[in-house]
Amino acid sequence: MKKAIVALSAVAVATLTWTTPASAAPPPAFDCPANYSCYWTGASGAGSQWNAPSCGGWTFSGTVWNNNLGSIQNRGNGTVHLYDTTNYTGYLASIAIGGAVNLGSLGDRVGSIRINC
Ligand SMILES: [Ca+2]
Repeated sequence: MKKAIVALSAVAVATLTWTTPASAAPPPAFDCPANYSCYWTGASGAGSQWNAPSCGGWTFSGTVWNNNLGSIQNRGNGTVHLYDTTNYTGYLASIAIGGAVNLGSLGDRVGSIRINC
């Protein structure tokens, strides 16, 4: 009788081991509200987030995002253009409406953006 109880316990432990990965925290994901373009210091929507409040030019001068962008999601109403300087010169790349990108080393250069709506 005692042997049977030990065997049941072993089964219960094995079941717990299988279910643990499903309850782990999900990885970071792009989570930008509709009608905004969003900018993160980390990859895939992780880290400090800034949501551009409207179209036009925005400089990252003096902020944590200057030369420190990890990812962008464009759910706004215009194409986002990235610039090397904090004054809209040194064009780097563009992100179309609907795009979500990890910038990699390019993000270490971005100092300003222009959203053309
Ligand atoms: Ca730069």
